[in-house]
Amino acid sequence: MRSWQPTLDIEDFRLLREQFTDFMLGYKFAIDEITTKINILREDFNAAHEYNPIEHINSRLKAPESVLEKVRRKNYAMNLAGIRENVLDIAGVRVVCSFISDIPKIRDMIVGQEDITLLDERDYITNRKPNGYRSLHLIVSIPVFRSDRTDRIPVEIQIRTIAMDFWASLEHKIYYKYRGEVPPNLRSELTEAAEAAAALDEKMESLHRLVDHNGKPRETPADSLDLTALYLGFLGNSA
Ligand code: 0O2
Repeated sequence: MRSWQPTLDIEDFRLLREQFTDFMLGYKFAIDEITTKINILREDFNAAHEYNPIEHINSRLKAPESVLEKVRRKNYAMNLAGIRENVLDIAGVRVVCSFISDIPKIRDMIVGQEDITLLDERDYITNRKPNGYRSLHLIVSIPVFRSDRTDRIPVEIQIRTIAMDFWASLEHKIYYKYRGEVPPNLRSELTEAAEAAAALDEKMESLHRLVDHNGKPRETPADSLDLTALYLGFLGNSA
């Protein structure tokens, strides 16, 4: 018996691909928006506290074939509604910070924004995975204003320290190299490395606490703030 194959002519296939590309574009825009928000937080936090909690930001848009492969693997409906509802990690943003105490600060600054809705949160730091994986995962949604409509798009945000990120990147490479069948000796070495990374995070945190980075809180300037002296100062400098 022949396996079932959808029959599409080239023109139908091209249209389908165009529509899927347009659907994926919304997720790319959501990444752009979240990345801009986090960059603003980074710059503003630095201006307010003379300290930067964010080391770097990465993002990735899941490849179309990986999205469809996940839909098939998880048995979701193979249509746009099925993807929208179930595949919440098409847009991914990773925020890497120096210290564990930065993680809840960054989380609160993101989740506290009016246009962001928190859909789900997984704290793999308090409850690390059995293999040693640690990270805070948020699924948020954000409105994306297209030329003809507004869509609310989910974005997965992973927040972790440099040590957590270092471990996760290596573990990911090893996992893929062995296609998920990591030999037991390597698995236990990875668990040991995860312990070492967690100990390093704690040590760095306690050293960090010895240095006060927060200074005095920034005052929000009043609208009535008289700028005359500043103006005269500028005049004086340019004279
Ligand atoms: P990539 O290449 O980073 O996108 P699901 O996504 O539905 O299959 P679940 O349980 O909903 O799984 O998601 P989970 O486990 O909360 O988070 C999935 C993502 O977190 C992964 O995405 C990884 O980025 C990261 N992650 C989770 N567990 C591990 C782990 O044990 N090791 C490493 N290195 N990363 C992990 P992807 O899609 O697998 O990969």
